[in-house]
Amino acid sequence: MVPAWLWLLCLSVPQAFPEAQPAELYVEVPENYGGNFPLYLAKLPLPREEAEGQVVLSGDSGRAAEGPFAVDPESGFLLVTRALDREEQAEYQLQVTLETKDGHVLWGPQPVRVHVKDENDQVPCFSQAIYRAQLSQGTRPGIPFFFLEASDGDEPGTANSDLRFHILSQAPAQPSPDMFQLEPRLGALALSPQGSASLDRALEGPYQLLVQVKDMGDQASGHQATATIDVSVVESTWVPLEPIHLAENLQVPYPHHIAQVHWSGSNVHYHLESQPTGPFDVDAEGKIYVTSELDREAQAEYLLRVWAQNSGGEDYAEPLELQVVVMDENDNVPVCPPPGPPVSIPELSPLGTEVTKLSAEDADAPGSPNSHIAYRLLSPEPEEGAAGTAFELDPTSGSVTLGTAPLHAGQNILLQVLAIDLAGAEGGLSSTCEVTVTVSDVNDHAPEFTTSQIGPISLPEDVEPGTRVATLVATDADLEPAFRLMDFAIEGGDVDGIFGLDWEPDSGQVQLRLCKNLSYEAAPSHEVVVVVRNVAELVGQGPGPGATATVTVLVERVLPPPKLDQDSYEATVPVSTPAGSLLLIVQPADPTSRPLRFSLANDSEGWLCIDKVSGEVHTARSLQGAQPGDTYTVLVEAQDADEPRLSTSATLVIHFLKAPPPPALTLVPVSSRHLCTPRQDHGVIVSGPSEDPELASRQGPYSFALGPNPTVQRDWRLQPLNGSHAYLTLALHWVEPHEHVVPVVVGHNGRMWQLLVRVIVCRCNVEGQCMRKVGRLKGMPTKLSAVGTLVGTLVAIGFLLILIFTHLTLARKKDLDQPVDSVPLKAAV
Ligand SMILES: *[C@@H]1O[C@H](CO)[C@@H](O)[C@H](O)[C@H]1NC(C)=O
Ligand SMILES: *[C@@H]1O[C@H](CO)[C@@H](O)[C@H](O)[C@H]1NC(C)=O
Ligand SMILES: CC(=O)N[C@H]1CO[C@H](CO)[C@@H](O)[C@@H]1O
Repeated sequence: MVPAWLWLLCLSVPQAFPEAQPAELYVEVPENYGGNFPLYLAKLPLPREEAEGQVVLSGDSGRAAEGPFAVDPESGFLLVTRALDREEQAEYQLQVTLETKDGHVLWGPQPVRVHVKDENDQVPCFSQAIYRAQLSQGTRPGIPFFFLEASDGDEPGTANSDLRFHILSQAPAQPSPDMFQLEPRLGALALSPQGSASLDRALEGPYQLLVQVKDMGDQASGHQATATIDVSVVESTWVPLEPIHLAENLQVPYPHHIAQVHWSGSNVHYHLESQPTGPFDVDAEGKIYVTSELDREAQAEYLLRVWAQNSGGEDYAEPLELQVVVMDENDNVPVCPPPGPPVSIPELSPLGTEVTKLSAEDADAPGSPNSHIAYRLLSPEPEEGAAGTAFELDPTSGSVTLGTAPLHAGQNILLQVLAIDLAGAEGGLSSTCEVTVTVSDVNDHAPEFTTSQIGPISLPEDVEPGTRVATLVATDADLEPAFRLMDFAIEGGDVDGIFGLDWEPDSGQVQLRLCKNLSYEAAPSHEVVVVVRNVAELVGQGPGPGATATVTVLVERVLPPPKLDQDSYEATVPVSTPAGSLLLIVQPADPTSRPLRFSLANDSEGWLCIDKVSGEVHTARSLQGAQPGDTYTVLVEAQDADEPRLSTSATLVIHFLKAPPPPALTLVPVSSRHLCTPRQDHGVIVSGPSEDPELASRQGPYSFALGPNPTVQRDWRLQPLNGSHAYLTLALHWVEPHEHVVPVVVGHNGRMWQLLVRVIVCRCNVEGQCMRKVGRLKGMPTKLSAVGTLVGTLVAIGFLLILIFTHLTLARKKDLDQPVDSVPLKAAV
């Protein structure tokens, strides 16, 4: 930027120097000129052709007062009329113009500067005739403690005003004549090294110094002046200071005066520095102030250094040191440690286990009560009625340990601990520190079954392997999933490996399954003991009784239903079939199967009967009412003898036929037997098997029944002896002695025939035997004539036959003890 003065200069130049104006004329005039006057100074460059004009001299800016100057109109010289004093006016600014009488400017203005050249006509002068200075002991040599002042009226910057100071004399000149030194140009008075050394030894003085000031610089000539300096030497008050103790946070008006330093010499300025930088200051009188509150926690100590300096900033002596100690106030709250992650403590940890150790920080002075922290547990508070506390806190160390009250897995506990300084005393500052404690799970719970007894469960013998028998549920009170994993095993009751277990690893359910076929015969029941254990190792007590469960399984017997050898049975019988005739035998299909019990379900006519063990079906009575060609159906039921619920049935269809013609009695066996009457223990054996090879070859039992004749039925009794023989005895006590022909109906495999058994009844002798052979047969008993036509006919035929057989017997003279013959009947079933 162009400075403002330069602008002014540029603008003023054209005005000061109008066009075609000559340059300024510079003229020097010696000061105090001692020659004749007027003194011609310089010839003005006036134009010759304008001679009729009048030269006008004026002062600055056209002022008329030209002072001691004039222009000689003849010669055109500028002249001065008297001696000039530079100290009065050092320069004159003049203007010269050539004007007509009426004031018209013909030439000019010509500026002329007249400089008065200095002459050393001024004497230097001290500001005072007598100076007084105070010098402190301990001032270092060469450090000015006093400055002389002198002035010279001559032109500054020239030798005429170039002043030099000198000590002319020192009184007393003891202990050294050169106690002081004076810097010639500046007039700075200082102790000389000798002076300093002497003053350190003893307090001297006062001294009077005569000093001179002279111009013309270092030249020998020049004007001079003198003055006196009275220097009094005083004892040093620059003494070390005691440390200062200052309370922090001090509530006083600031700046607050805390100490005082004093440099006893004159011309002193104090300078203070603080290490580290602090709010301290020193004033011109050496009073040290603290300018604001201090904070011990920011800075506990300061080292202040105060210098005593002269006006040139030079140190008179070594600085004084002042230690400022900031005294602590309990202004800091204990600070809790930063919240960390929750502290994890395994459950069942023993009493005294350290949970955490709180260490709150207090910024107040270490080692003082202000930073002495005591701890107090605020929460959790001991529960009402609890045996002990869950946590215990050491008030001094801040260590939190486990107490007697048990912790439970999964608990999240917020510990609140009060940290108080002043060792917990009244008035201490406090903070509440918080620590979260999580109780981690420990595998201290064994899994247990929800039910220890399951069943009894009935399973049929034939359930397929793989069938689920039961589902057992176990629970584990632990929280950690890994501690809830269970392992199941069959511990007992399954030596044959019939059962197996299936489970999902992370479910508490186990399926008891069948692995093999059940067998009622092998084991009608099972008591399977299942045990559950943790996969992870168990801590603490072992598993309790709930770790086992017993599953009772009852095996249901499965029996095949009975099966008969035929799906349905049929028999064809003549309507004349007598009671007791064997019709057929109902039999199991497998002869080795378990025994059956037979019955007839709906024999509404009561014609039939069945042997419940053997299955033989007989006519129960005569088939009265049955019409030939009819059929009669009954249901035969067969039950398992041991398991009555197992049964089967089959129909039995009876086809009725016309009554067959009476059996041919001609086929009477030839043999006859003897029995005596009254009745003895004897009887006659009747043999079923016939001599007819067709009949004899048949298998199975024979059935025997007396013929339908009522007299026969009254007089005789026929008892089965074994499968093929029967025993015929007298039914009445007395039977008329003669030869009886007893019709016996033999049934075999659905076929029937009739035997005529001849029995000769005689009187018993004393030995119970026949008295003698029966003689002649007598006539037919008259009683028989009363019987029905059919019976009568049969008896008549029988009588004829008896006669024939008797005749034959007698003719052959055969032995009476011969076995009875059997004659098959043509009326086969
Ligand atoms: C189990 O029983 C089934 C039918 O009841 C049978 O087929 C199978 O062979 C039996 N298995 C064994 C191993 O006995
Ligand atoms: C007995 O029961 C069978 C089968 O139900 C039937 O066919 C028959 O007619 C019944 N017999 C009588 C005499 O009711
Ligand atoms: C099969 C059987 O034991 N038959 C006998 C039945 O009784 C008669 C008479 O005692 C014997 O002769 C049979 O042998």
